Amino acid sequence: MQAAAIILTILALIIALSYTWISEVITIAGIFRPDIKPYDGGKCRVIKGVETCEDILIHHRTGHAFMACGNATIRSNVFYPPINLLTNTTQLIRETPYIYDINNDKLIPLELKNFPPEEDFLLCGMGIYEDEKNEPNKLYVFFANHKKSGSVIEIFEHILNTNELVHLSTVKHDLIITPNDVVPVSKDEFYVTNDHSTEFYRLFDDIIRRPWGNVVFHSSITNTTEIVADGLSYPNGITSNWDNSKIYVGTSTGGEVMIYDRKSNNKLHLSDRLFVGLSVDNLSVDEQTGEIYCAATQKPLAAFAYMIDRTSPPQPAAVIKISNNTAEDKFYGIKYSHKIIFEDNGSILPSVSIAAVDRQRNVMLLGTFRGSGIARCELDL
Ligand SMILES: *[C@@H]1O[C@H](CO)[C@@H](O)[C@H](O)[C@H]1NC(C)=O
Ligand SMILES: CC(=O)N[C@H]1CO[C@H](CO)[C@@H](O)[C@@H]1O
Repeated sequence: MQAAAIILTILALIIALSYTWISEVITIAGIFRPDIKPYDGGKCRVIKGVETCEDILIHHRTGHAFMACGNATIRSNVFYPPINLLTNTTQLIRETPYIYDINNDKLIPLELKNFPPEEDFLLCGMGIYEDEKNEPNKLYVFFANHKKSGSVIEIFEHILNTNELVHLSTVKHDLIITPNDVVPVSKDEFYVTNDHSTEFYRLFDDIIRRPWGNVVFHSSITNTTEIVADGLSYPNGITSNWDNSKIYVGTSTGGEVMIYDRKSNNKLHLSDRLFVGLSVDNLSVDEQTGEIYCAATQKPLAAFAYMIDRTSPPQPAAVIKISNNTAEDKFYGIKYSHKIIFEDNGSILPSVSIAAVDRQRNVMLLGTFRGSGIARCELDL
């Protein structure tokens, strides 16, 4: 075992030794970044009653935020593939997604209907599809489900203003290995990020920052599943713009946001990559302005520490806003600009993993992958 570890380390060093790689690592890892202060702007409050809501998607018409929440104890002690916690537990794991009703400041647990009682339901990323014209009362809700028997994508139907999720189907495929986040583009088609190539080399992948993650497209109409973007360093959040013509992917160890154009055959064409210099987590798009909000971590080494020691201190957070560049350098082809709009050392929420915004209601919701509660902030912080 020790010999293997030594060989892996040497290999990692050999692969690692290139100048840009090292300077990027130093930037993303935040080694020289000063300590982050606690946020004290007074425009955030914590809403208790939920745990580990890693992903949040706001349905703007109703003001309902759909949240993939879970159980902090299970995720830190029992079983959770996204942080490499793989055990032989036989415990049935059932987590509960929630709606946070922004207008009424209320949490509503969602009940699963028609879902096999013997199956695990362990959440990570989620996505929502809506066909408002033809099915005005219905949403399709997609979840990455990390079952003990292997990870899958679950598709549910939700009738607006009910508290139910009715299970429609499970998509299991050899190419869907370590699904992190999912973005549906119709009720039968989605893109999913595989954050790593296999479960077992996860930590190794992260440390040497190898680009072994990918994006997979699945269609239940044509029954195809294929890799449409490859060579990504820990692709994490994935989302799309309003008409699903663009797909955005954040990379945690790459420190980048990749911007793809979606082709008519569903393949992705990389049109831009924006190095934001922070470890990017989940993404969300402001539906009115098209701006992209990224939850990012200032000290990703703290995330690695957490993979090894679940009692390590929380990661300080940042929210980055990416806008169309309006400054002078846009004439040199720099299409996007980015800035940090929120920073906190973990005093509000530990380890923020998602920032979802609702401009109509001037609200930004923050979720965390460890710890309890969500934060509700004013958007004009
Ligand atoms: C954030 O910083 C404040 C003030 O420096 C400190 O009291 C607090 O413990 C820090 N919180 C975390 C989670 O590190
Ligand atoms: C939806 C999504 O991308 N979830 C990720 C959010 O960030 C946490 C922390 O890095 C990941 O573990 C989740 O998988």
